[in-house]
Amino acid sequence: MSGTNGPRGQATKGRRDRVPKTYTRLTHPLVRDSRDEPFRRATWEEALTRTAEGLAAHRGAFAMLACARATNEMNYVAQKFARVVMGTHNVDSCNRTCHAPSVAGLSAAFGSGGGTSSYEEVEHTDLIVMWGSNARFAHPIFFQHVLKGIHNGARMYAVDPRRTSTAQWAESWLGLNVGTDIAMAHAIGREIIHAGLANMAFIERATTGFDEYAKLVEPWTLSLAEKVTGVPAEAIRDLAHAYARAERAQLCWTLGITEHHNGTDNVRALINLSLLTGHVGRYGSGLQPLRGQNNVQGGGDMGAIPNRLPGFQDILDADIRHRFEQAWGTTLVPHYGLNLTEMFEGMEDGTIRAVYCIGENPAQSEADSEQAVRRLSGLDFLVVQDIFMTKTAQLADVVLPATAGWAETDGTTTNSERRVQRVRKAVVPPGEAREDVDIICDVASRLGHDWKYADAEAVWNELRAVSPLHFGMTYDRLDEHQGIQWPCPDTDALEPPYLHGRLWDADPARRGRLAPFGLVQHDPPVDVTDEEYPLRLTTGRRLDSYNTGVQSSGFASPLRRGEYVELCPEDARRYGVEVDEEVQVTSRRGSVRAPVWVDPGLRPGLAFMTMHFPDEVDTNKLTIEANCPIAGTAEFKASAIRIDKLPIAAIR
Ligand SMILES: Nc1nc2c(c(=O)[nH]1)N[C@H]1C(S)=C(S)[C@@H](COP(=O)(O)OP(=O)(O)OC[C@H]3O[C@@H](n4cnc5c(=O)[nH]c(N)nc54)[C@H](O)[C@@H]3O)O[C@H]1N2
Ligand SMILES: Nc1nc2c(c(=O)[nH]1)N[C@H]1C(S)=C(S)[C@@H](COP(=O)(O)OP(=O)(O)OC[C@H]3O[C@@H](n4cnc5c(=O)[nH]c(N)nc54)[C@H](O)[C@@H]3O)O[C@H]1N2
Ligand SMILES: [Mo]
Repeated sequence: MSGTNGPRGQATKGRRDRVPKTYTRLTHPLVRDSRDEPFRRATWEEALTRTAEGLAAHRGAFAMLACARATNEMNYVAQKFARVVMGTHNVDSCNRTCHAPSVAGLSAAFGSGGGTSSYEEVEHTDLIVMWGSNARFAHPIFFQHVLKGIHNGARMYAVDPRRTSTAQWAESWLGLNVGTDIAMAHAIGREIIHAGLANMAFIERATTGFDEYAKLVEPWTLSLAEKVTGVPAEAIRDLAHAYARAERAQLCWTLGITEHHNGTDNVRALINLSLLTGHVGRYGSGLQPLRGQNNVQGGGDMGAIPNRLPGFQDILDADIRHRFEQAWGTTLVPHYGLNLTEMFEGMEDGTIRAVYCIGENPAQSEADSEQAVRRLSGLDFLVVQDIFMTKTAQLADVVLPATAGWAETDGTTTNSERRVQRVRKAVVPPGEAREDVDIICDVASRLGHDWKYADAEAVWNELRAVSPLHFGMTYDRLDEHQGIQWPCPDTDALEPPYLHGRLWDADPARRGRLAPFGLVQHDPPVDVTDEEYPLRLTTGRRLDSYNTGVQSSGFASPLRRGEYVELCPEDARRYGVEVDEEVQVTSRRGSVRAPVWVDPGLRPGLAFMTMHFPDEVDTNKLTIEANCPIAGTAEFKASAIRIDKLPIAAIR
């Protein structure tokens, strides 16, 4: 064992060492003439020219992935590159794999995709519902606000198949079966209506479709919901009454809701509960889809998504398109581009032949990763711009070393309460690494587009001029207010910290568009459990590691214990397996070996793995690429697996 990255502690004593792969920073450009050759070091001049040539040869079959960890300025320039230089809206990011359903669901209900509340409101609310969110591990900063809320007297409920570290702080944990959230939400809705707790004044004033909704949820009695979700009727009733009776309530959700084949429907089922009770558009009451990456909110706001121009403006609107055409001196195609999921399908059918991948590692983060690797390997041209030599970069023709958006670059990022904040260059980047924006501009200039930005602020000011959401946020004001939430249309005023206050306006004219109830149906996971694959596998995160591990595997941590397949004590006994014993884990798509961990927070029939150690255990070989048809997000949270003991000879 290296002594730095190895697992520590009593529980892991005596087991075979599994030292996670460590990554070192990219320090100079790399190129190769064919995929069979190793990479060789190249000058920036050669690498940029090859990139430009490779992309120019595939103008009609191009897709771009932008980085949700890099700055707004970088995302703005990246999407402009796709649209202006390559003439396509095929630009997307890992927003697709996490909160695209939240954006789609919130947009359908309220016309805009942002979370409705600010962080501080969770400190001044009466009820906090953490639904499919392990914020204690995945959003520890937000969770500090939650803890302050609890300290101030708020009650907290957790709805999660696992009794997570977050759920341990809750007054009540509703441990539902994976993929039964709509059943649970509908039963809560029905109970609120039947108990006479619906906020009829708000419903009449601000919503549409209530009668249809009431009819839709009518069959979802508490006892039917108990059968489907596995949660006692009394606990569901208790949450329904607590939510409806609370003066103010925050409903927070994350991937337990979105990473399903019907993620957008799940989101709409939760939004319905806020419409039913009026828990939206007021200070302390709202909806918080906690975004995953430091700047995944900003990436989308900057237009690094295939259906929106910067400022979340619809490509299909001719006036909006025209304004951008004027600003950028170009013509824009009048239809949406391909999202990440469709790009990968396009690699299969030949519509996508070249990819410019900036700060994403889809070779390990996509569901059914063997399929993803095969598709990436089949491209005619792949350029990867990253800070580490990722598995995706290893498949590329050209690798460009970037500076990190965090601490090595000036710019801004936008967090999940829609707050834009400045980030600053504080450390010297390694070797010849260059800023993402400068690299993209250099490729653009080789393809005939000379964009001159003196600094990050110049990019930001160009964005402000085309995005009313951001117009009022000068760099000076961002400093003065320590970050500003969008919308901020005026340079001399600030908007309230929450969205959709207009829904409460007494004047119907100012109330604007009403919020429709979402008429969605319960629909269980695609990958069914049966005799051959009897266990439900759900995947997610731990506190000590980050996503595909590229950025978190390179440091020592006494917390990190590598990958495990986690089972409840009963299942471990049933299969006759022990902590640390290596087993074969198999789904309908692939098979991996992993050691066992026993977690009493799981229920019988449920297994858990992370996505953090794909070089040692590639969990995404197991997951299913069943996508939400509206948002394109895969059902990472529900696969069917079996575990097999290894033959004695296979155990070291
Ligand atoms: N430490 C750490 N923090 C991170 C990350 C990281 O890798 N490490 N990644 C960041 C990113 S990109 C994101 S998107 C966020 C994600 O943040 P979270 O969404 O909080 O993280 P997950 O662990 O993926 O999933 C959350 C919970 O969903 C539950 N769940 C699974 N299936 C279901 C279901 O059917 N219904 C319900 N109600 N719940 C279910 C799981 O048990 C899990 O506890 O975290 C961000 N923060
Ligand atoms: N099984 C399973 N799979 C999942 C999920 C799950 O819950 N379960 N969750 C999904 C989710 S929510 C997400 S968000 C995805 C994440 O999927 P990815 O975004 O593909 O994975 P990351 O490991 O976050 O990769 C980020 C990359 O960005 C690079 N990077 C960081 N900063 C910069 C920068 O400033 N510039 C450049 N150029 N590069 C930079 C890092 O080196 C790293 O290679 O995974 C998805 N996959
Ligand atoms: Mo994410």
